[in-house]
Amino acid sequence: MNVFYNSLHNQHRPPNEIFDGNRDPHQEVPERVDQVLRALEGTEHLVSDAQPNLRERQALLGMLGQLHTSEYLKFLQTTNFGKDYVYPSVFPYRNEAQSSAHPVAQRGLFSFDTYTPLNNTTFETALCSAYLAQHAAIEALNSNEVQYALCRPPGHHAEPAHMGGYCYFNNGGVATQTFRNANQQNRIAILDIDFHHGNGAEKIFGEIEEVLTVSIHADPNKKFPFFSGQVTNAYVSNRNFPLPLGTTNSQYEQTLKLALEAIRKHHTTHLVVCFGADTHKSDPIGGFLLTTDFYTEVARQIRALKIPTVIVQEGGYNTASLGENVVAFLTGFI
Ligand code: OKP
Ligand code: ZN
Repeated sequence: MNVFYNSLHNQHRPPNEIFDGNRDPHQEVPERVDQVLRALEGTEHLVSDAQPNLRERQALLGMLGQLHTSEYLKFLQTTNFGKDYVYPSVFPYRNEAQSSAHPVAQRGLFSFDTYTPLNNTTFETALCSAYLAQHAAIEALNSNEVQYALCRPPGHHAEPAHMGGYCYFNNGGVATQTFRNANQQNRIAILDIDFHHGNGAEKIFGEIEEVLTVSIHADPNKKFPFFSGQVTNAYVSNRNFPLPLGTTNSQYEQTLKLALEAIRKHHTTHLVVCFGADTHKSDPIGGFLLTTDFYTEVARQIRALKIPTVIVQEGGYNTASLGENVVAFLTGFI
């Protein structure tokens, strides 16, 4: 399988996330990608460092404009955040229309948590991460073979006008939009199997019938992002499958079958899988009990859909097991 990564990812290294008043070490570290690359060394997968040329960069910026608001993109692209990471600290209350241009106000306006800081490298590294998803989708269209975008920073929490949950641009959305733009008849499903709810794609595509967003995730009453991910919501083209903490392989597999059933019923022509290994039993911020071998089985069941597929990397924070978990997952596709 083709694996696309971006060697500039390691410029993105926020030292901390602010949680409950504490400056905790940031979980989304460069070592994550380094460990995946190392684990891939012993495999047949074809790894390449994919950087956008000027034309591809312009195309990507245009596509991001189809997913995110121009205000949000402009904020990320043109603000001088400086070398040290800055964090939001005050969030809109009452009325976003009465907004201030003050940097402190702007940061809060475009964020929904204090885990997702900004500096002068953020726009570029997030752009390069999103490029991997676009590139992988183009390769999937050309080859009809499954492709893997080793994205970092991740993307599935990024909403049209908000960063959050370590995410800035919606990478899975970029792959989806690439499939849509290729042919208006394409019917896409996004299957989000990160531990956390895929709120970003739900918000971006929730009203668009031909794009089905499906997410299997931890009960939002117990886990981030809390304010979305319940079974019942107002979206027309969406299925959410919240699961309790302590979910095992066999319990997860039952839900996966329902999710895949929904994807079949949608008459899906192209699939985007947002894969997070934070469902693993060893994950420091997760809470499911999935095992490494089980990821191969999950992948086999997804592959049985037999549709062109892009895998986009999301979470997974046990750096010691992330590499083998990714390799186990990819193994199920070949
Ligand atoms: C991003 B992705 C731990 C709280 C931090 C944020 C989780 C972001 C997950 N101190 N929670 O979905 O893997
Ligand atoms: Zn996650």
